Amino acid sequence: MWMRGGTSKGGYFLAEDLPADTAARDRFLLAAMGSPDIRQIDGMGGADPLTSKVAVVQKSARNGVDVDYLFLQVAVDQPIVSDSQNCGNILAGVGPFAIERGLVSVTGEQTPVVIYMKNTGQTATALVETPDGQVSYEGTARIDGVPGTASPVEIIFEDNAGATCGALLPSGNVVDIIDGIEVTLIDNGMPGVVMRASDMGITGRESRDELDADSALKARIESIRLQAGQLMGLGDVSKMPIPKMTMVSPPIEGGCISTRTFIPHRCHSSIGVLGAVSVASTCLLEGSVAASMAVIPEGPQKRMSIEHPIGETTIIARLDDQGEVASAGVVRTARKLFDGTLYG
Ligand code: NQM
Repeated sequence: MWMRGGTSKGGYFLAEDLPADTAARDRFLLAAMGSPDIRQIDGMGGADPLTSKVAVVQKSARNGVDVDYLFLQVAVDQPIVSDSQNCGNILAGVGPFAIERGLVSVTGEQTPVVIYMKNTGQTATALVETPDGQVSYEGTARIDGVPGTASPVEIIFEDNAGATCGALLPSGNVVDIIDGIEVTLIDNGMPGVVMRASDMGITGRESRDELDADSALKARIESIRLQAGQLMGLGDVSKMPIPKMTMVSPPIEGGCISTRTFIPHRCHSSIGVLGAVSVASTCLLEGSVAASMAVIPEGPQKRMSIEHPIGETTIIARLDDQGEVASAGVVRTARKLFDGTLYG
């Protein structure tokens, strides 16, 4: 099934429909997407990392969990299929897909789907609108980066800290210095390197296209990323889509912070869901590179608007007694686009 999940798009597969052998699976997915090729002309991919994504879903054997979800990033211009990152946007389609395929039964007007995210070993709960006993895609929720409105899929993440790197602050420091730039290395569901836009010589108001055309900036970002990968315990990240690289500046539209994110070699048209959770967590960390410029709402439940090139993503962060993010909620939408046979 082809679906839009949040601001991403990709193929959703039942695990049993894909080759069990990883190399054979990856060969199939590369051919299905049309990679490697910057236009992905011979496949379904949309010539953008955000539209070259795969969800592999199966009924879960875990207690209290409905389905297991493995996210795979199919590179556009390289023959690489990576399971090293999770994706909170594609996650938005997993609940509807699981119900459509009969892996989860509808329980009422709204059906909670508990999803084990195999990439990070964490669970998330997605609330899917199911009036009349089936998934409803039409509704009034709007997210920046997607035209029109659709049914909301609310997703709640718990205990994301150190999902990939083992610790919220994988280097053990709130601030590290790489190539003379102060950075905060963080993992609250998505490993990220947060830097001040001004330190990187940009205003933080540039468009995605402007930043994508700045090869000198990209080279500096990549140098920092490769060193950050080592400090975060990820090893050689030259062929990995993590860590994500976010440059922050004071909010422009009345939000919490403004961001420009590389994922990692192209600028994101907006920001990833878990990427936004990690940035929101950085804003809440005393002494981080984002803390002094972030505008933080009062109270233990904080609606944090993370501004990005085409709008904002609101993360609802609930803090525990230590002031750390205990859970994070986000509203996404999803849409079924096509259901059929795909030729690899
Ligand atoms: O951070 C893009 C996206 C993502 C990932 C990326 C995502 C997340 O927008 O949870 O959603 O960072 O590669 O789909």
